[in-house]
Amino acid sequence: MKFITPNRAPSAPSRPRRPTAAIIIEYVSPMRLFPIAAAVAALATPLAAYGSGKMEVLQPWSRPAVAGTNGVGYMVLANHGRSADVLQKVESPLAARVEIHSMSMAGGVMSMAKVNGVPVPAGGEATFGPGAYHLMLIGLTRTLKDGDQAPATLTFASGAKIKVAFAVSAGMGPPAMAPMKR
Ligand SMILES: [Cu+2]
Repeated sequence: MKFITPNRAPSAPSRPRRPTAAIIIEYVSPMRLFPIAAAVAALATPLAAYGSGKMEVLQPWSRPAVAGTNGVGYMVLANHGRSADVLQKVESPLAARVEIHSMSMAGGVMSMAKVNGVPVPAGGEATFGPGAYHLMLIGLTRTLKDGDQAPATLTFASGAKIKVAFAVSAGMGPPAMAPMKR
């Protein structure tokens, strides 16, 4: 895995609160070295939101990655409930295991670390994205191509389980950036 120069954060009309000044680190997948033949990617993937009662998972997306390497998972967790919750576990049938990572910059060096959970405050959000919290799909059992869907199950401290599908996008953000109903 290799990280390259910071890019501008993707504009997100539906999410004006996202800090656009944040440094975005682009994950470079070996897939990019090959032409992506599957033009099925041209089929637009609708924006996705998944929920289970009070917790909502917005725009889960991933990047192309080759089988045997690690994939990523990005999303926003929105807690509409009155009590805080914590994302504690993620599983995917497409990965040997899924880890929750944080990323930080120290002395000009980006580093990531496994965390045991990500808190989502009552009425608040937790953002997973390039340069921030992210999921690592360790040991992909198959190649993820632009346009694919990578299923996963999120488990929270409250016991809530939410099934999501990460939309694989070769772009700098979720597959579509149209305004979304909240
Ligand atoms: Cu990581």
